Amino acid sequence: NTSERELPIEAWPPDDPVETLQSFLADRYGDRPDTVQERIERQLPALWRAYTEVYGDDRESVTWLLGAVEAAVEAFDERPDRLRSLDRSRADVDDWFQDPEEVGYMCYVDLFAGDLEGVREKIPYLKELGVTYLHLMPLLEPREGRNDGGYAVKDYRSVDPDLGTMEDLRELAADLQDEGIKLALDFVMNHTAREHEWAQAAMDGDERFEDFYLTFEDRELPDQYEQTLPEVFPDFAPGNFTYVDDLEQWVWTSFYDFQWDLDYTNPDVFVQMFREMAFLANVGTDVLRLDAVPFLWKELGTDCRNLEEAHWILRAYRALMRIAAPGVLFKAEAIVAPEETIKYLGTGGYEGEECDIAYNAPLMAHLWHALASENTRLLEQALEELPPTPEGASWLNYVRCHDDIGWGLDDEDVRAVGQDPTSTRKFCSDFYAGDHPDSYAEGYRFQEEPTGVARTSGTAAALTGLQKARVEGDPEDVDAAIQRYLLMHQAAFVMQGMPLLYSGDEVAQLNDFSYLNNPIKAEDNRWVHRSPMNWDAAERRTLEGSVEQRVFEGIKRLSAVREGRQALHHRGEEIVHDVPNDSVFVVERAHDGEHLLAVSNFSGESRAVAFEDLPEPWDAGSYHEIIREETAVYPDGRILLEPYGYRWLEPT
Ligand code: OTU
Repeated sequence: NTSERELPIEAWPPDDPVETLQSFLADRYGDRPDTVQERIERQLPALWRAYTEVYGDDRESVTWLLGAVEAAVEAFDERPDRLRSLDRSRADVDDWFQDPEEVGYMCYVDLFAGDLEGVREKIPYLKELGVTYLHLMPLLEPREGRNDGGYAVKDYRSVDPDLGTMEDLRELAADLQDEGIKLALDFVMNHTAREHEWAQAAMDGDERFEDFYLTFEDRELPDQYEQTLPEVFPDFAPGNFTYVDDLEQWVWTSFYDFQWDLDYTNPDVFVQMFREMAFLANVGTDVLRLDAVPFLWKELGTDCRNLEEAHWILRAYRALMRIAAPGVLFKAEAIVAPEETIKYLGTGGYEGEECDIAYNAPLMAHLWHALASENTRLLEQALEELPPTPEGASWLNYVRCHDDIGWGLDDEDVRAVGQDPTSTRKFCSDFYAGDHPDSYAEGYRFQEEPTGVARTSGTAAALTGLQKARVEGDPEDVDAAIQRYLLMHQAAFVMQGMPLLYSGDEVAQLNDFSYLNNPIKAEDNRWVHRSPMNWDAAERRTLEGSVEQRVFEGIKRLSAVREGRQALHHRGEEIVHDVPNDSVFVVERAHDGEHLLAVSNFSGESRAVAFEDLPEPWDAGSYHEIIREETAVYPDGRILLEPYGYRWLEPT
């Protein structure tokens, strides 16, 4: 417990605090035979800057900072040899996640394979699909009963006993590494479960731990905060505060009432959470998925999201992690407005100092909008407005994930294409809930607002109409729906970033209603698209002509064509070409002298793209169509696209 310690430097503040700390740390760690001192020296300026922006530079704060460095050194010391050599090998090429061959897959351990041992047995299946990156959804010990799909962690240092043990997880991480698959694990950093020992200690009257959470004696401050605070789950967790009898206080709970937000104004929390994070890093995860990062900092009169301090905290952690485990990457889970999302990748002079990867929720939401409206203008507008990704950072592009789809469109973008923001969002909400006359979708409304705007739940198959077409059985509808389904996936595979598949989507799993019979899940319809993997259906991926086979092969083909295709390297360019037709989306990727043109049709009718509307060198010549592996010639100067059709062209 650092709080009782004294700063071991007498005269504070000195003239040059970073210099003073550097020489203090050099005395302390300089004699070590390893590289830790070098790393500290390199990281200290960034760490100092970020940390003191949040916590200040008085004696007490700096004592905590030294505690954090100590924690990083301890984590370094505890880091297994295998991981240390991984760190070394990544030191020179730490941009593996930007390579075109990287393909991600995310799944729940229990739903996908029963337990950790089961996941190991499925490695060949993942490899068959070309997967090189595996995000295992929350698997640490959760609270009992309702636990928000594991996002209410009781103990950051043990695995959910239903899934296995910490040792199983270590072994799985090593096996995955041997197979060339990187592992990503969640680090739920905004809140703990109320059953976590810190929260329990707080309820037992331990003041140190009471200070770990944001507690209030009465409603005065909570009421003031609520004036400007949005709600995440208004339907089943209204408000942002929960009265806790055992504390006789209100506790800040942004999400469910059993998820207590941590108080990051307290440096003790900052240091302790670093210890938990580093522990997970040392288990062998390659990527830490930092959950709900926009919520880390709160300030009266704001929406308490995306505040500058949240960014500084992430930067401080980044520097500390580079001391302890430099091979480990940070992935930001920030599902917020497009211009806020990109900031988590380190912008505005902090390139390379924040997160390495972030969910590309803006792309995802706009793709779904384009599909429903059969119009790609808003998608193009949003892409044009989004600043380029900072060097060294990358998007994670996806069609579906475990969460609802929030219609996170930028109001100005929507107005720029002549539409009204609320009606556009309402259109998406209605369309995907099947409440629109032209809709083929069978999704559900999640957390509807009074305006009728709602977020959307449902599997990709349900939302693209593949579910409906299958059940109704008209082969033509099935064909169209498969096209639509693959159209969405090819977009995630061609855009700048790493594609991420949501488990079950590779065989077009349908909505699943078994959650309704489970009292701890029933109220939360996100479970409709979190179903147990249907391995019988997956078996049909080899059955010629089955829906599973067509979808699986379609997706597998996308990952196969990415391999070694330099034009798709993240560092390459992404240029959206403006063409007259509103249903067509044309994107050029280029890198290292290689070019690729992806042309896609978001409409249910045939469309054409004329070469005269495209810049050099795209003219009516002959191309290599790489998805179908055929030579494509366009004698009449137009690329004809069938409904929902797409072509990836390379100059021959
Ligand atoms: C995340 O999502 C997880 O992905 C969810 O599954 C969890 O329920 C939640 O955190 C709490 O741990 O609001 O609707 O900007 O959008 O953190 C999902 C970030 C969510 C939030 C995001 C959150």
